[in-house]
Amino acid sequence: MKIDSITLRELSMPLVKPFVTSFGATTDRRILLVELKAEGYTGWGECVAGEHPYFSDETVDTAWLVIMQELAPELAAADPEHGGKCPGIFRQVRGHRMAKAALENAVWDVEAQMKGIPLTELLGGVRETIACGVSIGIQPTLEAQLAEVEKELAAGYQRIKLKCKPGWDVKVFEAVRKRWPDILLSCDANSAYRLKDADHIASFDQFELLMIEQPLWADDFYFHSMLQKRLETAICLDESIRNRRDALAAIDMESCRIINIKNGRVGGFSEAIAVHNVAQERGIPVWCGGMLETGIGRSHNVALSSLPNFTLPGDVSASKRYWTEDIIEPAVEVSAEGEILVPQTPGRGYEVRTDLVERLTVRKEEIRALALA
Ligand code: OSB
Ligand code: MG
Repeated sequence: MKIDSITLRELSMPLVKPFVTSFGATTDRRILLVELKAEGYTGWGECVAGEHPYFSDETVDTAWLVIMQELAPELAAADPEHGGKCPGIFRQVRGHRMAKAALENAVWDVEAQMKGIPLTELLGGVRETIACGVSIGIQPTLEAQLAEVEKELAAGYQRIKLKCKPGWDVKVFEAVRKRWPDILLSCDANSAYRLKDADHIASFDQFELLMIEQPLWADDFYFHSMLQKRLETAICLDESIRNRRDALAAIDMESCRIINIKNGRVGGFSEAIAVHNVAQERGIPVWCGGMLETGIGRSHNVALSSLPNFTLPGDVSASKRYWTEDIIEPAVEVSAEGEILVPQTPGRGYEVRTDLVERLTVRKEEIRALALA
């Protein structure tokens, strides 16, 4: 495809309510969007880097710099035939996977439109609906935590994930399990524990959690493997899995029995599919994680979740849980059965509300392919 322009924008968007994890609270999101024009079509990508380098070492500002100085000029000069060419185009740049994903996913978006097929089909998806769970942040009180669980179950969500940390774990699981003995329940520590906590983490077994997500260091497989031997509950890795090789290593070392795939964390759709495939070959289920995305990232997550090995409910939930007004139309909605319909129209299947995007934009920079020639 012949690329005409790549526009990078930062939007300022307040969350409906603060989202609290073991690394702190997020109240306002700085959203980084890529708008890629090629062949008369417009593709969009969302960079899921955070405001601070807490979840990963990338931030909104590092991604902006690397996209403008390195990645976008390379991409605009390469005129890729399809999204799968992007990792090769970006190969000289080490890391910065969230920055790469924002561009690569915009290319897949344009490609699906050019071919007149839904993004799900281009990615190899097979599902017409996806199963949805929710990630519930740490609440100020136990009562508030229970009220959140109650609200999300009433909305139809099929799996509840509780953010946890030392001091906010057993008492919460106990209270939730007492009221809801049979729901699919999991937890996510975002690396808040250490190996010395192994006995304490093993005590979570009594709550029959579906999984314990990323209990230990964000860059570790070895100690997770030691911990997994001491648990009945499955470990799920999120932060640790950066690519297909990591997935392979983690599976072979038995560091986890489930993998969370986030296309930003692994560098875009190509690598997300590669992680999906290697897990599928080895009988390891995957699910799609979330990064408090707007509708653009969310629509890409919906399409990704339609691949065959996404057999567990993901963290892909309704727009309204995070935004008073989402930047896509229609907003992502979840049925009373806890499902999202995978769009079957060409491209991402949701329109971008460009007027709203423009109003929320606080910073904008464009590169034109001609200027680079
Ligand atoms: O670890 O899965 C995580 C949000 C920001 C950073 C990391 C994580 C999360 C979530 C939220 O759990 C998932 C969502 O977008 O709903
Ligand atoms: Mg996680």
